[in-house]
Amino acid sequence: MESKKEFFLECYKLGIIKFGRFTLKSGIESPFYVDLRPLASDPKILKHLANYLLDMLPLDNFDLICGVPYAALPMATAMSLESYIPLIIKRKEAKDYGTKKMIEGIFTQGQNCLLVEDVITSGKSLLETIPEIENEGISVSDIVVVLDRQQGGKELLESKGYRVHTLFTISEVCGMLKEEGHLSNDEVLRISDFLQGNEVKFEDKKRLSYAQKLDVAEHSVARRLLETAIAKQTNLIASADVMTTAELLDLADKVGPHIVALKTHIDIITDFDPDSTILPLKDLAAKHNFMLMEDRKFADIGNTQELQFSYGIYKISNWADFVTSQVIGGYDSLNCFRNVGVVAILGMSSKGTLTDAAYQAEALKVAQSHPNVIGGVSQKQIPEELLLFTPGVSIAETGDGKGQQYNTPEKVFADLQTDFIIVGRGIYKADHPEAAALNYKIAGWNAYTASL
Ligand code: 5BU
Repeated sequence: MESKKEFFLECYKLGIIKFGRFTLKSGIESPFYVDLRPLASDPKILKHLANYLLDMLPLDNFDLICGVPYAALPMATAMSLESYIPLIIKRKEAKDYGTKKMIEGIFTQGQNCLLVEDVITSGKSLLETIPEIENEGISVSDIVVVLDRQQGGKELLESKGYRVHTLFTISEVCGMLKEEGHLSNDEVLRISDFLQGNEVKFEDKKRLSYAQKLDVAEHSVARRLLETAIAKQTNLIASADVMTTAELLDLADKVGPHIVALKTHIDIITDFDPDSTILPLKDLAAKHNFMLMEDRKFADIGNTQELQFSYGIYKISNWADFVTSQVIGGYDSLNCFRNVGVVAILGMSSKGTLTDAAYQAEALKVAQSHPNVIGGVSQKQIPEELLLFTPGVSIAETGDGKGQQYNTPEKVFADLQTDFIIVGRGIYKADHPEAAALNYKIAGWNAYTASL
């Protein structure tokens, strides 16, 4: 067999340890995260692991082997196959029908069982598991553990009279990873600090400023948005969900000085007319230097989207600077949005939205790879190369009784590191929309500077 270090590095490649900043179940922040389940997906590694574990043990002592569910089940099975020591299975919960047994398999009272565990932290869960085996008349003298997180578990179990054999400790693992250049000195120090029970300080990664984003932005629409935000000191997009041309133009003229863009749902305007709606709207956009964002949320195949975008009565491609689109039609469905920026809908703000984590992850991949996409709508942080647009913003932070969920500007800048806040009713339904827009402009800009 290869050396223990070589073996560990093979295991590490499967992604079993991650370094960074993780919040544990207890709420404590940890500088590393361990999950050994991937080991079972590589048969060669699992077999080697079984042999490494068996090599450390006084095998004559054991009549049975049992893994703590679930991560250690395949490990215990592999050890049984390699050693011919019979396997028993401990249930996680007793069956609620039939025998109500906790242990499955063939065993007799008085037999001694080797307990296998993947990771030991405080040892408390093992201390709960052991009596469930002992209650069946089986004794437990030894526990074998793949990775000791060195947080007191081994000592706790040894103080109760159990022998604990560990293949790797977290310090040993960090040492090997440092030698191989996978961990920096700082990270190793932070981990040893954490293991000594000190609360570790994570440097809060600073968000990028608009100027820094402008340095790297390639899309002309993203650049203009950032330039406008800097010039006008605003990150506010007013959502003009009004139903007549007169209201739309009146609102645009009033809030224009305070916004970076005006967001429209052009299909709710009842008296839409290209000449009397769009031409004056474009004039106001030029007068107050704001961009036009049509929140069309395209969601069809590329060909249909192309028709919806350029034809029909709205001819969105003639006037919108950027549009929103679902990415549900796939990468190619976004090809038709040439010359405009696309804001991809990754996650929605409404209660019960179907944009779950798996959908968002896939949608994000499309957004990140498509050259027409400048950013996304999401209620979560997204990679900083995309601009983040956040609707569902209100200073009052209450719902609307129709499923909308609101956050304050402070919250979306602090928690999501958003780039642009989108405010609808908070502005157009206010008694004085201009004053309300100014309020949101100031709140949004202060929240942005505070998050830098
Ligand atoms: P409100 O009045 O501030 O709730 O309006 C929010 C606007 O943003 C409205 O036009 C919605 O259609 C739009 N919106 C949203 O609220 N939530 C989302 O997830 C998306 C768009 Br995508």
